[in-house]
Amino acid sequence: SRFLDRPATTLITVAPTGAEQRKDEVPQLPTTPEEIAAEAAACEAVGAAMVHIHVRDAAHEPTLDLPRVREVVAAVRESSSLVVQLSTGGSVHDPMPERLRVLDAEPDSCSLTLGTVNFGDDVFMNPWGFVVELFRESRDRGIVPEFEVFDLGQLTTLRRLLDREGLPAGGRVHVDLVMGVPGGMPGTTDALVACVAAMPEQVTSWSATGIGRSHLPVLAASLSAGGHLRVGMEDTVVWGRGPDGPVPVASNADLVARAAGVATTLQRPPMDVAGARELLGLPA
Ligand code: KMH
Ligand code: ZN
Repeated sequence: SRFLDRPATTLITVAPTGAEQRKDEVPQLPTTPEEIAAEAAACEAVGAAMVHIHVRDAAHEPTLDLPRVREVVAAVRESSSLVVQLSTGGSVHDPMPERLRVLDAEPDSCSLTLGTVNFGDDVFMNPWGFVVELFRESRDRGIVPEFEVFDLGQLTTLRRLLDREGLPAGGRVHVDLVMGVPGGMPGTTDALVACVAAMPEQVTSWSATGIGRSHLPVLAASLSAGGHLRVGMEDTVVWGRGPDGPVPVASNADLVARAAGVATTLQRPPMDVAGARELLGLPA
């Protein structure tokens, strides 16, 4: 069974910032280059091996401004040895040409979403032409894509993409299931199992993240089914239920540490950065 040959270790990716949470509502959200770099280092210390980065401007708003993106990449490379993945999703308001241009900041990896999806009241645009262009641009530059899947049919798009274009940079195919977005697939074990069954043969590894309240159920399901993990304040700012109501997440490192603890309990301790680089087909 594809569920029984579970990897011996767990790649933990941290997504510390995202484009949706507001600094004035969540002051502990890392938004400045210094804060993101410090959070990256703290997360590496407790088990993360990759960081999925969204950049904010001086007013803490999402930006794809290239000098700012380069500044954050440099700061994270200085503070940590994490695999650096830049978001090409940006925010729902970002134009596609600017989303492509973040590749100029030379990350190790980039996110690549496989289809358009409703995103709360907004639309996250990823038409086929953009998917192909981003795939080719990343391959030409040796940047390893992480294929983001928000809904089951996007795995069919991945199959079509790989059948037509061949393998991405690095020669591996790593998928991340983003579950529980209002407009995408639900963050349930059923949906996760359906995705695992629908993965194209070329897929070599996959992770999952549950948005909001699906965070913990998806974490448990992914570990159980042989998947890796993404955690972070991009996806969850609520730690859990407390006696007096929801408890806020205090830091990304807390989320990584909890994920690492569960993974270790399930005999799949965190993968180190060298392991992550090998998994993704990045040079040692
Ligand atoms: N902020 C979302 C609209 C990605 O990073 O590639 C898109 C997103 C996916 O977060
Ligand atoms: Zn993102």
